[in-house]
Amino acid sequence: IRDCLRGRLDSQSGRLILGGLREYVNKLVNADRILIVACGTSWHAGLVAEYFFEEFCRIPVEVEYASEFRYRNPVIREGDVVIAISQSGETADTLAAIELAKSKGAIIFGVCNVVGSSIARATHAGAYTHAGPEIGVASTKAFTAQLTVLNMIALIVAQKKGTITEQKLHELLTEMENIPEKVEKALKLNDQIQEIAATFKDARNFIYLGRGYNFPVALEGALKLKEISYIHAEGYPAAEMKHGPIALIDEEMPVVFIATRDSSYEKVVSNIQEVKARKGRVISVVTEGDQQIPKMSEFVIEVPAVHEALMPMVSVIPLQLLSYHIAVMRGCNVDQPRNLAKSVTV
Ligand code: F1P
Repeated sequence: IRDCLRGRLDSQSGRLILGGLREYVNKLVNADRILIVACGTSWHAGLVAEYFFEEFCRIPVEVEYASEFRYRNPVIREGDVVIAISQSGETADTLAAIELAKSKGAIIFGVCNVVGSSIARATHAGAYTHAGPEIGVASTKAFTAQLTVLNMIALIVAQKKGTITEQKLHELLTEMENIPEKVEKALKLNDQIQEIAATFKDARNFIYLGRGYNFPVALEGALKLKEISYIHAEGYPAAEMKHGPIALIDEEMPVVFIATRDSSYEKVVSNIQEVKARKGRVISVVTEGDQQIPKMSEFVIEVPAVHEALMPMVSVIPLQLLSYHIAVMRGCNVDQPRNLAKSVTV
């Protein structure tokens, strides 16, 4: 990562991950706007990237479902750069969105897992995630890999634009280097999460709530549960709860809060109070050592402390495990969920 950031895109790691950017990186640096198009889990990775690019690169970002973008008449101006994200590299909606944006003169970057895939070939430049094949249909490790690559691209752009201080860059890089260890620690939560899954395996609905960088994680947690266990689940920004979903909360509703220590912590505390006042069953993902939220929760999952902008790579792990165990307990085939295809090519 450090090699890449020092502009050594020719180094071994630089070539592997970001070599494809070399000629086009300045298009991103000078972009007036970044449009991200993707579907499903990849779209959630795009939402995290929106927060990250806007915070550190100060470039406006819009994230769109490729399946909507392709069927409308989007405004694309000179100076816009499109980033298409896809695990399989074959998703028909994403491919069509790329072709549409290209026909309007946009420069397209791809973030794909599969080398030589249709999306990789259709883009002007891009970066491979090299996460290996997803064994199951539902995307999991691809999400973490997409975030890693998108963060790396954003940090390179931020450094070139001068929108990040050396100190902040150093802090984020050090955190990035520690992510694998923290993800491994999060994976060790497996047994504890299995017990939580046993309590909620017969639930008919779930709500997932998070704010800031953890909002897309709430969406992803809900999507994973829907995809592999067929339980209805909704993900919302925690502050949106009062604008509707709060009506769903009663003593039977499990509400998963992604409530790690960050700048919106106090606000999340009030959201938890609102759920508790309606007797919702609170399951919280918190930062190790947190004192306040565990006291308010029926179940607590502790993840290692991470800079808030990088937390999604860690906070998503317990949610993936929760979906996995609930699905297994319900007798669902987690690798081949009904109605889902590995790559949605129609
Ligand atoms: C997008 C996606 C996945 C989802 C499922 C269906 O695929 O929606 O996120 O888990 O497999 O396809 P991709 O464009 O990232 O390959």
